[in-house]
Amino acid sequence: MPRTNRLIVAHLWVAILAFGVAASMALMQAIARANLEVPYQSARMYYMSVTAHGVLMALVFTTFFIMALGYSVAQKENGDVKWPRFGWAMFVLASLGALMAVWAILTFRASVLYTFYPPLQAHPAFYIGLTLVVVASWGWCASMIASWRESRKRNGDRPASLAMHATAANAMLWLLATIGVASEMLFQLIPWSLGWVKTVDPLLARTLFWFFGHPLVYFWLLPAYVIWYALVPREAGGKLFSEPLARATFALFLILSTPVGFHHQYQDPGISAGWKLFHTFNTMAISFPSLMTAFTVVASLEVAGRLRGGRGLFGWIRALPWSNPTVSSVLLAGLLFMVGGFGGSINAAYTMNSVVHNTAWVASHFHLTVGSAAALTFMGACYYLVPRISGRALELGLLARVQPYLWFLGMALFSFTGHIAGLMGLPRRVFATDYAGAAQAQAWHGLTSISALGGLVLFASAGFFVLVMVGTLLAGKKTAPAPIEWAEPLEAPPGGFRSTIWDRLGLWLIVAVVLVILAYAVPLWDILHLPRYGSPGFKPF
Ligand code: HAS
Ligand code: CU
Repeated sequence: MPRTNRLIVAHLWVAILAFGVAASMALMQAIARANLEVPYQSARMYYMSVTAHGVLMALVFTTFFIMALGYSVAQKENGDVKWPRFGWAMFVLASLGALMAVWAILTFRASVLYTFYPPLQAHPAFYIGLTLVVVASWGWCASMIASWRESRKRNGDRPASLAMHATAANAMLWLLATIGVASEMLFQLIPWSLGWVKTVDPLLARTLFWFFGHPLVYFWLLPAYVIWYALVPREAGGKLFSEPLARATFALFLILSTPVGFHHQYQDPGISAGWKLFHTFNTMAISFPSLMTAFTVVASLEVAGRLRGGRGLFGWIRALPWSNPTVSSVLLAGLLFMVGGFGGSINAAYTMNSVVHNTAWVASHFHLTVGSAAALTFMGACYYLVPRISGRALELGLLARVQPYLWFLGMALFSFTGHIAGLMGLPRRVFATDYAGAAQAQAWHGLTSISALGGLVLFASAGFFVLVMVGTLLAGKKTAPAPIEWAEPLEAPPGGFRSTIWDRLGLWLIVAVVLVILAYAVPLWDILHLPRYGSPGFKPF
């Protein structure tokens, strides 16, 4: 196996193992929600397992998969990744960091949930470990941007491939976003958890966290969009409907992803309504590239369906290759994301946010977005990538074909009921077998039982995915590693595309920085000048 392929496979191993452990944690939570009597039910166990699930799924599985995909894109683009040895060093650093954080969580030293809001306090190993993952990811970003520049230099005025363009945009977005969490870790959480300072300012911490936390969701989404735009049209037997629209989409995400964080802090004091409104407008704007994606990707799928002989208004949908797990993952992820994205627009409106904030609605929203649009796409992409990169034929193909459908069914049961229960007031992140005697507990119970059933189906789906991956990587028949094949555009200008304004990511990064300064400079200044009391740390579980 070529050296770079080993690097990619190493990242995939960590991603798959993290996913497997996180899925078993979710099973425990599902059973707890169904109110079944199991011996390990306790608040301490519940908060540990929710933290492990969130951190391993949302931060470890995603980041390692995204790095693997990025290296695959760069390798395809330029024949090899930039600086493979450096890539290995970053991999070791990120794995070490992840291990430190997971150790702290599994030993009950970091039950602070994946958002690690102070004044909940974790062991320093948790914060330092996650910081190491972020630092390592900066190395990956440098490698991606260098690969993108190399491709542009080689091609003269031709742009880099769409996948490379998108990956570089995502790396720039991530560099900008992580300034927030790195400052929170270095100036607040790490010194505080080490006991060097006694108190912490939760509002400042939350603000820095969400400076990072919202673009984080696009850091998850953009790699899924790479698969949707650059891979699936071809896998489905068609072409990409519009390449320029696709390039514009990724540039728009780079511009608009960060200055929106206050839509997670509508209910926080200390930030004035005017600044929240500014972030609301930006949030509405950032939905636009996803609406463009819905248009372009569905149009590309229609092209595929018609080329496969589909007729009539909807006949092309049936003609799509629903038994190809890479394609069906994306189709089903897209269907779930239609609901999740619609819910996101509800979250983004201040008044409606005050109905759903901190309820089960929010957890349901993000299981349709990061848990479906991103995670299900990543699984579908693994069925395509792993055999090509590892040089081993896919094992247990039947399980791979069933797995996306189980995920879809499980997520639908879990999330649709969760949205309704949220509207009925069911809080998120609350452990209580009878919800402390809340009057609505009886009404919630029916819904949470269906939701728990969804959790069981999801667990089966996750198990299938892990079995297929481990089976393939360890026991798949040896074949030669094969190249990835990107989709052709439906209409390519003769002589190929020329770079346009949307390819100038450096320019869009500057625009993004200006927007971030506009959106954050004054409110951060205000927060820093509020009277500060600070809070000591709490470790209730
Ligand atoms: Fe969100 C909370 C607003 C998108 C993730 N979000 C969260 C949290 C997470 C998360 C993790 O404004 C919880 C954080 C926490 O723990 O507290 N979100 C939005 C908006 C969007 C959005 C406006 N979110 C995402 C994505 C995520 C994600 C993407 C992860 C990947 N979200 C919010 C707000 C909150 C929030 C508030 C705070 C709530 C609170 O009070 O705490 C938009 O970007 C959504 C735009 C998307 C669309 C959908 C387009 C549809 C497409 C599908 C095409 C179909 C296909 C299939 C391809 C408008 C692209 C075709 C199939 C065939 C068969 C033909
Ligand atoms: Cu957000």
